[in-house]
Amino acid sequence: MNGAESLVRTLADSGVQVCFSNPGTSEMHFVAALDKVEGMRAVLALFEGVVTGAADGYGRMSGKPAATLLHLGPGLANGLANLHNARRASTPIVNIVGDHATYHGQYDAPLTSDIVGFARPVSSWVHCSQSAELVGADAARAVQAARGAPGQIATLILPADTAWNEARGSAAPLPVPAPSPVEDRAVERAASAVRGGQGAAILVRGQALQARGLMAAAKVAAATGCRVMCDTFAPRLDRGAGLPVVERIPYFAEQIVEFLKDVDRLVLVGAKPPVAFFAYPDKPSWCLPEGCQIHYLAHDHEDGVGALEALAEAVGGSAARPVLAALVRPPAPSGKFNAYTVGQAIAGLLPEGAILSDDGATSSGGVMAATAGCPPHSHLALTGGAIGQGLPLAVGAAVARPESKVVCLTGDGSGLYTLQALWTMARERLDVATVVFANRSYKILNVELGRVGAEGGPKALAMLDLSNPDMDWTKLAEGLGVEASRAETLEQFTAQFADAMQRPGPRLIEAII
Ligand SMILES: Cc1ncc(C[n+]2csc(CCOP(=O)(O)OP(=O)(O)O)c2C)c(N)n1
Repeated sequence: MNGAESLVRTLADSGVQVCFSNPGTSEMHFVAALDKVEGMRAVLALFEGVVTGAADGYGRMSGKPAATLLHLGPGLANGLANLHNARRASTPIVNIVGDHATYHGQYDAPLTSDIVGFARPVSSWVHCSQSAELVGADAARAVQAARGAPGQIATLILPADTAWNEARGSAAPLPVPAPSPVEDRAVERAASAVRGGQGAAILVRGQALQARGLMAAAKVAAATGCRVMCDTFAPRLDRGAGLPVVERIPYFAEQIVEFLKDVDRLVLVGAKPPVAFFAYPDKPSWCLPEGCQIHYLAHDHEDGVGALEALAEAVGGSAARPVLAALVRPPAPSGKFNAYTVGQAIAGLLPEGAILSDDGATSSGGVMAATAGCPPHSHLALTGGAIGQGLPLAVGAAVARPESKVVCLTGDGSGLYTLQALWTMARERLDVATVVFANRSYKILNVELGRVGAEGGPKALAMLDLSNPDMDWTKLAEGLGVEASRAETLEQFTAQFADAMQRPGPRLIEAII
């Protein structure tokens, strides 16, 4: 067994079952090992931003790390934006980067670069294997690091000779540390903050935004009258009929300030205090009202679900009946064809268990509003603001959850960063329906231009315009192997989306809004 086989064997034994990869010469032994070791699904992506975004989507939906396989510093660098998003999502990922053989580095061959330097800002753990004999143990440690709460990016750099030299065998999986339980004191402090309801809010993030945590938070709300909120860009929010309703913090600073104006006690569960996404002249960055008390019930490495259940008990809410969202689908929309009516059409048809991968910028608000009462589903948001996440995330979510319909919402600008994801959807026959909101514009930036106080002349406005030429997403998708259609009216969109919901497999609808 060589080092690469020892690595793949150890990963598979440690529960890493999928590798999203874009390999090069230095990773050929890893690629060869995929045929020698059973238990690792290998998924090829044609750009590293798709590799890393897919690993993020997989981790968010499965709770387990996928591996990546990237080609030296440049391959890693191409994947950095979506690793940044994944770090912001606290997604577990074993990020494997091939390198030159240990003795080759001294010659400064063309692909030589500071891989550790590229990896450090997005990784919680970085290690470069020193010999084939150590690769297995290094891989086991990488998985352990990735699975450390709340979920980390562990980058393992694999020099080519550590892959091809003889190894001693694979390494046994290491124990996965559970999230730390919160102290009673933290629960008591949070309990006294939420008692009395009025003015109190709980801001929840992480695993606690899935059914069990949401139920506990809703019981606290039912017992005390406090509000329950989540960030605008929560990594994963399970929502819909039968689940507790969570108030989503709005996007713009002044909206957040208005939204939080009555909050004087904020309890944080795996979340940070809400701040504005950007600074604007004359607008606040810090959005909590002056004097608002902040109580950390659970930090992100702690057990937020357990903490909320303890809080529910402390406030006498264990037996309380939480308020749950009713099953309400909007009526079939009519009138103008825009992001809101498209959202209503989607909400009329979204199946139970669906996953919304949302990179829809100005267009996804309508979908979010309309789908609140749909059958239960998961929403995956753009956690780090680096657009080009939605399509890759959909790939990973579909690999993690083959039984679910994934609906990818993307702007025509955002989608173009990583449209190679469509080819992977076609090759892997993933059940993803992509809706491209084709407004032929970086619309959000047209809004931001005025908000930051800049004046746009024709050159500036041309930088925010995606027409001239108009892109054709149906041709792009078909060229990458994905069935596609264009909708220019609400009736066309509804019929095409209904068809996409009925038939499995990748599909793209270009909505000309
Ligand atoms: C990696 C990265 N590059 C650039 C930006 C800046 N940016 C933010 S939104 C946006 C345009 C989004 O356009 P589109 O997806 O078409 O959505 P729309 O604004 O039209 O709703 C850009 C370029 C970013 N956030 N991330």
